[in-house]
Amino acid sequence: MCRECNDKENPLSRADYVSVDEMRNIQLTKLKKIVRHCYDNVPLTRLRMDEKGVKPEDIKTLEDMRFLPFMKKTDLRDEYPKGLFGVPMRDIVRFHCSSGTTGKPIVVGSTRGDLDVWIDGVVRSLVMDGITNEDILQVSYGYGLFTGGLGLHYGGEALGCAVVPTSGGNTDRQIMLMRDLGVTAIACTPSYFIHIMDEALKKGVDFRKETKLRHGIFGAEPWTDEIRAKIESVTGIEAHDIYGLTEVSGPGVASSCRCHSGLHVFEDHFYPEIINPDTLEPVPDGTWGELVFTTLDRFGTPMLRYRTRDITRIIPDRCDCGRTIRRIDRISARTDDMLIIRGVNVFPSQIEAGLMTVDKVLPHYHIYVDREGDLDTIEVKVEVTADALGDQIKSLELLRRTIAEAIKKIINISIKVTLVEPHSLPRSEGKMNRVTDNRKK
Ligand code: DLL
Repeated sequence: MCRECNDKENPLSRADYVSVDEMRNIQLTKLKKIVRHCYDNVPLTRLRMDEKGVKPEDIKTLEDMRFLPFMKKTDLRDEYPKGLFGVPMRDIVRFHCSSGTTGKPIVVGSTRGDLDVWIDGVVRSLVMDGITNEDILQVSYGYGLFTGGLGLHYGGEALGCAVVPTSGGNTDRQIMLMRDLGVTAIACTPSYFIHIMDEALKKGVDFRKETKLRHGIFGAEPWTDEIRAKIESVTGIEAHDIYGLTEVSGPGVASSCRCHSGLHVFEDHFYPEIINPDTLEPVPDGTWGELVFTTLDRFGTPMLRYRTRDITRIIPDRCDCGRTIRRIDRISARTDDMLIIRGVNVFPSQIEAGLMTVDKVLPHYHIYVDREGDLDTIEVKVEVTADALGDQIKSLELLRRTIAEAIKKIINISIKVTLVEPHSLPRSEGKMNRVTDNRKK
């Protein structure tokens, strides 16, 4: 067992190490209570359970969960803004929203207890990452209706860190404060960190010598192990993966530990299932499918079997860190990110993985999908180092072909690759959109 990441003695992590039997007992007790709460207080859930002929008292084991109806993002939209709330307004102490691609946002209301559950997940994530009350944590996720900023803020404070609430944007000031305050950990999207990293390098800042940064808490968007390796090699920090979603609370639903092998789910709060998105049947551990969560102890906007659209699997074996809570694999894609190109399913993360295997390629790219006649076309514009662009035309052509082949090896179709100058593609201070699908226009 890795001594560095074993926090068994830390009381904040106690629930991460309970026996599997104890965990299942905790979950079942909470499940029965939340199902009863939803049935009694959320009209849509009651209606759906009645339609399926299932009553709260029918839930006798965790396996009985499969009789419960699913919930989806469209339910939150249809019931906008407060139709799925499970408590009276006087018990709600915070709203958060998540914007969708279309129309109205979804609204989630939290009680005081719900916020405690959420922050418990964030604190346990930070502990897993090796963060302590000695750390100075710069929170560069956006503050506001998005859960990233306030989630990491309150989690960091609860752990006793000194929090620097920079929010996103004003990158020069982010770099200045990071240096001057001796920031040791930063929380932001991986794409924003890469932007900060680039800007700092442009100013000649050497992360290893001129900052005290040791940890990055990155999430809110898909990113690959290849990007993680790039960040770590350039800056010398340890890059951690934190996962979550507004509907279920926010960041801190699951987190990587220092073994960096998947993400542990705080399953005493958020019960995970993996289903086949076509048949809606649960799949065995180890099989990839859609992640579904039941919030076991959130009462403001309780979610039973919420379909996240995120694709992952439950990792069947126990983690080397000694934690007993289950792990999911890195979330590499969402079902709605899937591009169908000439009948082949392609995920942006697969293209990223191919790009990052090639030397002189920078972690900035954009994917354009189009249709010419009846044929789908796909083009990747990718930034490459300035010295690569200074090379002879022959070498550039070779680089272009190497990239196209690296991607083809993964997705099995040919794509057009265009090499562009450093800093020529748009940057993001929050979540990055890497795809323009002109077929949808
Ligand atoms: O992104 C919450 C969050 C904030 C997570 C900060 C981590 C850090 P939403 O805006 O509701 O909430 O978006 C949730 O983002 O369903 C995933 O598709 C994606 N996502 C979140 N974390 C990760 C991650 C926040 N670590 C949606 N890896 C989720 C991949 C992620 N995708």
